[in-house]
Amino acid sequence: MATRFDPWIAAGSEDGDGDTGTVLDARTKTKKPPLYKVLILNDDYTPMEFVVMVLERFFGLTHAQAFELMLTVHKKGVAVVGVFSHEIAETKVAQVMDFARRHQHPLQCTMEKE
Ligand code: TYC
Repeated sequence: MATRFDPWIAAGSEDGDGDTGTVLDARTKTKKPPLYKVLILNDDYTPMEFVVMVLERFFGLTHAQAFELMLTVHKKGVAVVGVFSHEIAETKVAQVMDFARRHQHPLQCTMEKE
């Protein structure tokens, strides 16, 4: 049961209610692209301000949002910092890992299928 307009459902994908939309749509073979969570991991050495800067710079968070999310990672060990297509997620991970490496911080960033 779709509660809002979703072009993927409209184009004929199965949304859990057992049908695939209109007869015409049922012939189209569209698939939802898989999404990937990008995660940041805690460590004992990366400065908090550096993590905040990473979250602002690469994930478009405000300073307040970045600070709060950094604290979540610091306390819980890991947090999802965004959900993206495979290509965008890979780019984000590479950007963060490269930025951390260039600053000689052990910050780790990974991705996993949602
Ligand atoms: N735990 C780090 C410290 O106390 C801060 C930190 C937060 C590091 C989040 C990594 O993903 C991280 N300096």
